[in-house]
Amino acid sequence: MYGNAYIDPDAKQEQFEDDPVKLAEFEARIAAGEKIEPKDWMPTEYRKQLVRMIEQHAHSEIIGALPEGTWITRAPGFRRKLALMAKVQDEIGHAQLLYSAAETLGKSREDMINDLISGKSKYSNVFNYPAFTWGDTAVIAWLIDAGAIVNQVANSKGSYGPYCRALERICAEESFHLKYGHDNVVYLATGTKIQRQLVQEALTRWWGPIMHFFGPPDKMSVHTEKLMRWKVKMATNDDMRQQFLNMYVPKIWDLGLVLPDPNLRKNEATGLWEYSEPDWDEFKRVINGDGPLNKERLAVRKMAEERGAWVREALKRKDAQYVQPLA
Ligand code: FAQ
Repeated sequence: MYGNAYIDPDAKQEQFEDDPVKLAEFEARIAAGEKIEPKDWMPTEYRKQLVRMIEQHAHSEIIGALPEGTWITRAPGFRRKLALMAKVQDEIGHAQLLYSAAETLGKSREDMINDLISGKSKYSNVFNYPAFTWGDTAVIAWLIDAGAIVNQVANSKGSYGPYCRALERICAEESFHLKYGHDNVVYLATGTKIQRQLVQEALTRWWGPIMHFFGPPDKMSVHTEKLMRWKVKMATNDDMRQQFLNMYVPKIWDLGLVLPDPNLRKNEATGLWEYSEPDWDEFKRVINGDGPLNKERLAVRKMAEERGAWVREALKRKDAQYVQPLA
């Protein structure tokens, strides 16, 4: 066991599920901009959606540490190694914060980890791709973190207190990651011909997954409408993608880097970016378990889980001595 005992959210809330008065009160609180806290009444569907989303987010942080984590031993130089180690530690810390926020809704950490390892729960598409070179880690730290910030700054203004508070703290740390990633990309893009090529190739590899990162186009999105009504999600997938393009494409072009989409341009009349649709079939395959590294990523998590079992066992022992007196 990891922490809170599992409470079946359906069993606990069912009696109120169709209570129109409670629902109206709840929706009025949301409309007034109030935060919903764990002990407050909430519709079963709100609870379920939050668990789904926060849990997926927590899994993304923990799996997201893997592509960059494999580069700690190979980082070029001591300064980069220290920064990368700190970043990877931060991502794991984010997972801890998010698992705790999801636990307040009644699902135990053990169940969440089991659902991750069994492939039942999703996590972000991007972390199923390999980081072949140091250039890949630079692109991840700059642009994936940038995408995560666009999403999380918006959602930190949402309605569920524990998730919003976790997101505020996470965003503060992610903004350091973004600076580290930007510095890394600038260094490579203004370096030797080989360094420039390294980061350009990485950018070309990651562009499709980054476009996928914000989720399917609004017309294909399943959950957006409901989540926005309840202020769990504060912007649509397409709005977040547009915001990201608007903030980062000019910066990428300023560095003389090329994006692998000949149709990418800002339509000055509408203020919106036009682009070629990324391959949404590939996105579906990746998020449903059939991406380049899905099996490897889950195998590593499973191994970590099995190897850490003795620590959890030891912590459960009532007679455990946590503090060794100094001799
Ligand atoms: N990857 O109806 P929608 C990070 C699924 S943290 C995988 O539009 P929704 C930090 C979706 O779950 C990154 N699956 O869904 C870091 C649903 O499937 P389901 C994670 C995706 O919820 C940086 C189906 O498609 N951030 O990067 C993705 O309204 C660097 C239909 O989609 C969060 O999780 C995807 N990209 O909108 C760490 C933020 N997109 O569950 C290390 C919180 C969609 O019905 C290094 N989450 N799907 O089976 C959200 O804001 C939302 O859940 C969205 C998706 C926007 C991701």
